[in-house]
Amino acid sequence: MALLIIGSQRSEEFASAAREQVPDLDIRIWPDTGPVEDIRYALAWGPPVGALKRFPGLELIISVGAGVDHLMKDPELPGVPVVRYVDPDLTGRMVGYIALNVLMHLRRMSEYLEQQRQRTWRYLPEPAAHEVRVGLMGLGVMGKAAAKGLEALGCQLRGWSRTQKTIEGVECFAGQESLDAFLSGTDILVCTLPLTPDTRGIINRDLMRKLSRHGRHRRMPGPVLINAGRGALQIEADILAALDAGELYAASLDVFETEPLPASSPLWSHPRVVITPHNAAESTPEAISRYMLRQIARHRAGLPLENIVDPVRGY
Ligand code: NDP
Ligand code: OXD
Repeated sequence: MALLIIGSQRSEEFASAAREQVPDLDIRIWPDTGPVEDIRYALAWGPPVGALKRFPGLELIISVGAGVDHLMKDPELPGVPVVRYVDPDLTGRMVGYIALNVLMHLRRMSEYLEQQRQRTWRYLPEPAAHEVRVGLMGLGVMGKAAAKGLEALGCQLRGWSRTQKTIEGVECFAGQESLDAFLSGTDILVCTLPLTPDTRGIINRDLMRKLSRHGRHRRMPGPVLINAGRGALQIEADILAALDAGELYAASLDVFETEPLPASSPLWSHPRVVITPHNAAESTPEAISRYMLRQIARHRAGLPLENIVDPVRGY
């Protein structure tokens, strides 16, 4: 059996991390596949559309990321199980990103950094964490872990998902019909939704206008958006318009409609936009290859795979 590593710019790193764990593993790196019928497993990140259907013996696809939109967009994706990457290494990094950015805006750090540049010593009103209502869009692996981290900070928590959840300390909303109620009590919106046909473009002007306008009573200067899900969930022109209209106070964006974010994007220079290069959670080759080898071993032993993607739901 051979393992194909395909699509990722980090293919060589994944291969050497996997070889350290299983020295005699037959690893091929796209496009040097060797005989296509040898390939049983694929570790993939954004493979070229149609590429995976060339391997008639493929048994399992493992996504390098937690998100699988990079695979689901392939109309000819082979009908073998797809396992996505779920690991404490990745989840812990996401929790750190979300806590950092919630605190960043709650403590008005972008304004303080600007004041520092101007050598200005001035207090700004800041809410206490317990006064702020954080709304988690997506209550999956990432959303639930973020809830735990934010609970420790003392924030009020609410969450929205496709199916109803019961999570201690989190007011849970589900489905399209409860989206407005969820948004109307949210001061800081944190998005960890997957990109699917249902969620594409969900972060638009209409949605941002529905965020709570009552944050001012809690010393919030206005609603905040944090998007660590996928860039195509957001309409960037709408985010800029909402910021300029005062409908949003600030935004932290880790993902973008086009990545890398083009140098011409006005988001780069907006004083209250915090930009990171899609690294809210970026796992190590060692952690990813450990996970991948575990899934392959489970598959070979006939054990159930973990974190299987539902191709109908698309995540
Ligand atoms: P999960 O599949 O565990 O969770 C997804 C959540 O989104 C679930 O709660 C699900 O609802 C909800 N959801 C999906 N579709 C809808 C919908 N139409 N309406 C309402 N809720 C919906 O995924 P993870 O938490 O592991 O990861 C989430 C995403 O985070 C990934 O898909 C990826 O895009 C992104 N990500 C980004 C990273 C970065 O570095 N920026 C790193 C890692 C992940 P339900 O529970 O009912 O199924
Ligand atoms: C992921 C990502 O989906 O890094 O894991 O974006």
